[in-house]
Amino acid sequence: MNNTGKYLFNFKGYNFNSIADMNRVENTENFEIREDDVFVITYPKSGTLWMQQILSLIYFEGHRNRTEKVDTVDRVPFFEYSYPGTDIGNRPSPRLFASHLPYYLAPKGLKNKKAKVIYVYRNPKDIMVSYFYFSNWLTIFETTDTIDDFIEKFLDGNVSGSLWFDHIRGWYEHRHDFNILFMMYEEMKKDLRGSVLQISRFLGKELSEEDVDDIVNQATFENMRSIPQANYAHVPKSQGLTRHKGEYYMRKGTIGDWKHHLTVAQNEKFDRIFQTKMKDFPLKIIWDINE
Ligand code: PPS
Repeated sequence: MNNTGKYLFNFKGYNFNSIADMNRVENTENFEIREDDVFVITYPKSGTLWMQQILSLIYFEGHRNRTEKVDTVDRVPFFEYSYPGTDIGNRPSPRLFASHLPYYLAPKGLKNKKAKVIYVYRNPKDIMVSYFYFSNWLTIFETTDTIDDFIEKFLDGNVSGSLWFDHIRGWYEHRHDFNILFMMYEEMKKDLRGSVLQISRFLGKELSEEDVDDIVNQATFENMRSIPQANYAHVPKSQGLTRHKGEYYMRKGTIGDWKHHLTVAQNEKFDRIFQTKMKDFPLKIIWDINE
C-alpha cells in the first residue's frame, strides 16, 4: 500500500480514501462469496446510494412499507469502508454490498458468475461536478478551490476512485467474467419504473404492481431526500465529518448540471480527453436531459 498523502491511499494502482478499511481491501480478493450475494459497483458519484435504496426496497418488505426504520446504508453497506463493530462477512444472506472497487480488486469468487453485480454508470461531466461539491463538503477529502483545479485532479485520476475511464472500461471489458448488469444513471432518471423492473428481473425477484409502485415512489430523488433512512445526510453530520452546512449526497440529482459549471474551454478540454480515452467504447453516454 502506498500512502500518497493524508487523503489518498493507493493499493495496486487504485486510490482509496481514508475511511477505506485497507486491511479488508488487501484481503478482498479472497473474500468468500455466497451465491446470493449482490454487489452494487460504481465509480463515486454515479448513483450508488440510489441503487442501494432500490435494492433495499426490492429485498426488504419492512423497508418498502416503512415499518422498519433501518438505514439503507445498513441494509447495503459499503464493502471497503470501515463500520466499527461490524463484520460484513458474517451478515445474513442475501448479503447486499456497495463498492467502488475496480474489477481487478473484486473478490475472485464473483467470477463464479452466481453472485450478481450491478454496475451503475453516469456521464463523467456530471460525476465531476458532483464530486467537486462533495469533496469540498466532507473532511475525508482534500478541498479544491476551483472547478478548474478539480478537472485536473479528476482527469489525472488523483481522486478516490482513480480514473473514471479506467473504472468503467475495466468493468465493461471484463463483463464476461461476471454475472453483471449495466445500468445507466440517466436512463434510471428517465424511466425509473422500467429500470426497477429491469433490476428485479436480473435479481430474479417477482414483485407485484403495488410493490413496484412503492419502490418507484421511494426511489425518486425528492422522496429519497426527505426520507431519513434513504440518505446518508445525518451520518457525516453526526460524526463531525462535514466542513459546512448543506446537502451534498442528494445535491441536485439531474442530468446535464455540468452545463452550469464548465466553461467552453473546460468542456472542450474534457471532450478532447474523453475522445482519446473512450474511442471505440460501445456503451452510450447521455450528456443532456433532452438526448
Ligand atoms: S457516492 O458518495 O459515491 O456514494 O455518491 P453516489 O450515491 O454514487 O452519487 C451521488 C449522486 O447521485 C444522485 N442521486 C440521485 N439522482 C437521481 N435520483 C435519485 N433518487 C438519486 N439519489 C442520489 C445525488 O444527488 C448525487 O448527484 P448530484 O449530481 O451531486 O446531485
